[in-house]
Amino acid sequence: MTEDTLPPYLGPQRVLSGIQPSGALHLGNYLGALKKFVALQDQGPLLFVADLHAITVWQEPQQLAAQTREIAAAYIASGLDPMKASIFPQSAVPAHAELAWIFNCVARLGWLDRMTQFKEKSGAHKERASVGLYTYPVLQAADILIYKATHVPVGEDQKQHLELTRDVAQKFNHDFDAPGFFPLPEPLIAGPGARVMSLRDGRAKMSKSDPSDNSRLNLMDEADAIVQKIKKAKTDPEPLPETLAELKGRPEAENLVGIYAALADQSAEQVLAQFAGKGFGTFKPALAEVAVATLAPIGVRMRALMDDPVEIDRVLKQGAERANAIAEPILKEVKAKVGYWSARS
Ligand code: AQP
Repeated sequence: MTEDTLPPYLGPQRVLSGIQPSGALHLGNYLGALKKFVALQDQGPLLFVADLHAITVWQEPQQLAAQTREIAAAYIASGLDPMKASIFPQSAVPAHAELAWIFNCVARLGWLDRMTQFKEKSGAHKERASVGLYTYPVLQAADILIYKATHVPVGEDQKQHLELTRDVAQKFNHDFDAPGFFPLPEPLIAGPGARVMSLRDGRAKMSKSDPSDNSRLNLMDEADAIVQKIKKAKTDPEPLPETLAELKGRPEAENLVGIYAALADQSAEQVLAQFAGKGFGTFKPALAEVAVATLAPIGVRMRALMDDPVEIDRVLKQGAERANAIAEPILKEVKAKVGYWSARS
């Protein structure tokens, strides 16, 4: 299954995903998420800006609204049409948080204890992490299930959270005697851009929070910066091999080949067929060319969009209206199943 050929499914399909307004977007966010959203836009995806998730780590209140507009600009600059995709801030749809509370009472501590992202993000001092960071995957389950979404395009790092969403859906359906009420959503992860690694360390994920800006290509980087970062990217002295198997144990080389493949819409095998026997002195300029060709126009469009915050706000408001219209009746049904007095008809 690839992201643009959805599997046969008997119920109504609904595609949903989100990105946190927690810093500058990078190539990993583009290849792992944004590019997939564009491929799926004829499905009318619900795409939120995850501002509730963002505050699980400190965000400057004066900057959060601007960061939210920046993610909306990235959605549109990547090729999403707001007439097809509903783009909205998560906090503008209160049902996400309300369902998350109910799911906090469905999910089990043991499930959350297994989440590797919490362990990575909380670091050595987990007792100082916010409670929100710990229950983040429960909110993510609510984000998806409040729309009964069936397909969730995400990067590889979100796989475990999607499994937890399926567990929450299954337990809710069982506990409240509601078979099939929530669908078990499918992650759409396949493809060479599913796990883009740091340009400085082929074993670490490319990430917004990496202190080294040279570790990532930002969507807003100018062409010169993209070329320089690729030139400085860590590599090894060997030429590129003929087969994928020979790339094993060479994480930086494997990453750069994967990035080229994802940007050029080729398989890694096709990239190796073209560059086998060539060194990085030849490969890096070719990679820089495809990276600039994709990213530089997105950066230009983002800057232009961010000069028009009124238009971005219009898109976000319209998206929130559509999202609320879907979420509110589902939340009402959930409350009735739980037995709340407030849901009596
Ligand atoms: N390196 C990556 N490769 C492929 N996909 C990636 N994604 C993130 N990094 C990579 C995908 O981008 C989407 C949005 O991610 P997010 O902003 O909601 O959260 P994140 O995964 O925490 O992103 P970062 O950049 O790694 O942020 P920090 O540094 O704050 O942790 C998701 O679909 C994600 O899979």
